[in-house]
Amino acid sequence: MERDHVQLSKRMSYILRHNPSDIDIELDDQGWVDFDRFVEQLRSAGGVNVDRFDVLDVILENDKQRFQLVNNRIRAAQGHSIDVDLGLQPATPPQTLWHGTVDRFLDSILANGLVPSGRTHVHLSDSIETARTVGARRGTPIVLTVDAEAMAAAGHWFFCSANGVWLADNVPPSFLST
Ligand code: HQG
Repeated sequence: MERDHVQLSKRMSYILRHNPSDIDIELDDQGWVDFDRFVEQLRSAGGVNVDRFDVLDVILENDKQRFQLVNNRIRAAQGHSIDVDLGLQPATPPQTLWHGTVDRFLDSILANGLVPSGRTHVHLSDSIETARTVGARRGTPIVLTVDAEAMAAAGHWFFCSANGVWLADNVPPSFLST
């Protein structure tokens, strides 16, 4: 993605996951907003020089497919802190999932489990490489292994977002290993 589009993607993520009022829009209960209104408000309230083709490029070329465009409405596929119902069905996870973090969180995570600090869910990855990239956003990455199979067997629910991120309400310490 072009550098300008990376910036635009970050701004779109912020608005659609955390703060739609920043450009004076409202999301519906499932997190959607009309695409044309989104672009218009992004242009006027956001003070950025973008048109609908820039926004479309971000949606289509996004490395993580962070956005969905359906019936001329846009939403973030996951990562919300605001309360939206993505309508995801519980799904059977792979045997193992991974979570990327950093050393300074480790003691707390091993004591309390993974908890969603700010977001609606804990985010888990289906590959070590992806988890490493997630952790590397904050420093030298540490990748934790999640025994997803045992967790599911114990009655915990998993959801898989439209862009392949695995979501859980939390992960108790007993299902985590370093
Ligand atoms: C940590 C990006 C202390 C957790 C990424 C993480 C991902 C605890 C941080 C997506 C804890 C939360 C989400 C505990 C968890 N004590 N720390 N008990 N439990 N933590 O950003 O998973 O590029 O909300 O390890 O690629 O880092 O934005 O979650 O470090 O998919 O699309 O608390 O965000 O996607 O941080 O990242 P976050 P995350 P995008």
